[in-house]
Amino acid sequence: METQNWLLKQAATQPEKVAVTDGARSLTFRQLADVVRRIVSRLDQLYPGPRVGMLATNSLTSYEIALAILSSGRTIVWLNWRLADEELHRQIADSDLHLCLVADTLWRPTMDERFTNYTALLKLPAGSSKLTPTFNADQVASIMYTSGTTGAPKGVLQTFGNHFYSATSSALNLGLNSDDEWLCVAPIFHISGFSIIMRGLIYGMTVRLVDKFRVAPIEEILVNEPVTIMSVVPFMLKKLIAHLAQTHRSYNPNFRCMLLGGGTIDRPTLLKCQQLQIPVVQCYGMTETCSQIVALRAENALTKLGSVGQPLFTTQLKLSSSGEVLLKTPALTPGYLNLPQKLPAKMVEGWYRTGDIGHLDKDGFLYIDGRRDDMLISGGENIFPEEVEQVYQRYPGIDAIAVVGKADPEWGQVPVAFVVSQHEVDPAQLTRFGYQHLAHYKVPRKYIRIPALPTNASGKVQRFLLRQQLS
Ligand code: S0N
Ligand code: MG
Ligand code: MG
Repeated sequence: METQNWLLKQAATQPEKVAVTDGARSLTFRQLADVVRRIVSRLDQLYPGPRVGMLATNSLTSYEIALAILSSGRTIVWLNWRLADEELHRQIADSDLHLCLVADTLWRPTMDERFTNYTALLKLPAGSSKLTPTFNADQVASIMYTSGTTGAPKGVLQTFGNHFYSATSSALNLGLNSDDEWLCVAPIFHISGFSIIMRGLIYGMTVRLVDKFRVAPIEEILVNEPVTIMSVVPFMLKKLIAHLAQTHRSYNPNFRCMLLGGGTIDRPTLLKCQQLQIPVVQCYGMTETCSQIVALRAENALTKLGSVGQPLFTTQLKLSSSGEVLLKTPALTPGYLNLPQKLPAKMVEGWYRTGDIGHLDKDGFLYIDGRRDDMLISGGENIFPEEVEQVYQRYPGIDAIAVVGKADPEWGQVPVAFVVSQHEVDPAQLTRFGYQHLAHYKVPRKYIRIPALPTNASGKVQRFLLRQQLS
């Protein structure tokens, strides 16, 4: 499949439609195409290579630069700015980045010559470059890293074809209105956020960017602006409804969908949303599937409370004998960067093994019950205990460590560490050490010293026994 460059297509067919706004500044598709042509000419002066990294917040400038990278035929490597330097450097090395564009607010003078901040890019003299006329289905548009049990970075390749199938499948489920406007506060370095940008280009829809998750200003937007859809993780939804319950306001009458993904949600929260008349659409997806591949229709929200829904139009789904969710979808990544064996190892007879354990009810609605591995999710961020443990094994005086997820009313789950050491452990020191080497959300909230880790006959740590100690 080859299509016209989506930005050029929208600029040609609905030039005066607002493509993006941050509330203060808006750009039509025609204006956006012009801005992007200028940014591409600057990018070309800085670096001729095929891949550019972004360390970005959800600002309008980030949006413009991201589109310039895509429209110059390059691939965006999205970097999570919450990562510690050494985590970032592993990803940058893995993707062989020579240029990484950094939001000014995230820029630090200690960054090496591979990093360029937006101001430095945008002060280069601008010409007007020709944009790549087409996007090909097989071409890699974006790369997003996920951690894993080993802590080695795994760059998930996302093609234009993946994004296209993802966006069209979402529209076939949620419907598409000409006045749709999608609020994007989910980080654009995650597929939850970047998929909104791609839907905007494919649908010709206005994207309402929000740079930082702050409850009161977002409520203000949902009440006063013509936003119709917002993507949230459970953390965000809970904060939003707690605030709304206090202010007794209503979101604007056209608001039609709170798309909820990135972790499990509790029943009381969903019931509260019903009382407040917030139309929640639960969904299920991952970086590897370019966002949601299963979703609940709003009309089933009441009868199927707790379900993540039915497979979207282009998703095929079944469960393995052990209850693992298996998928086929054209939105599935073609693989991991530099790891040609990794995706094949996750496939069984053409089906992708998600690692999630679930069940289907008699009507074919999917419920997620847990994980095959020990991954936990904190505020929408995946955490692999083994990765955290590996870092702490380097800490002098720690003989053994096991990290497990503890239920948390705010974050969903938080990591907690069980530590074996001959000496007293100082939680403040351990936290400081963690902050140096890991994204802060991965750092254990608590350290519990125990004489030995419980293991089974083959020496594997029995994490369920540790989890039991926490409840
Ligand atoms: C929840 C968020 C917004 C919280 O961040 P906030 O409030 O901005 O924090 P800060 O002010 O920066 O920091 C305050 C302290 O909190 C710590 N902290 C920040 N985040 C976390 C966290 N996640 N867990 C634990 N602690 C956290 C900070 O470290 C700081 O403490 P100190 O000072 O000690 O450092 C933020 O975490 C956030 O944006 N989360 C969302 C991430 C996300 O979008 N995840 C989804 C990933 N999944 C997918 O993309 C696939 C599913 C999908 O596509 C999807 C998902 C949702 C909706 C729709 C879809 C779809 O399919 O379209
Ligand atoms: Mg905050
Ligand atoms: Mg740090």
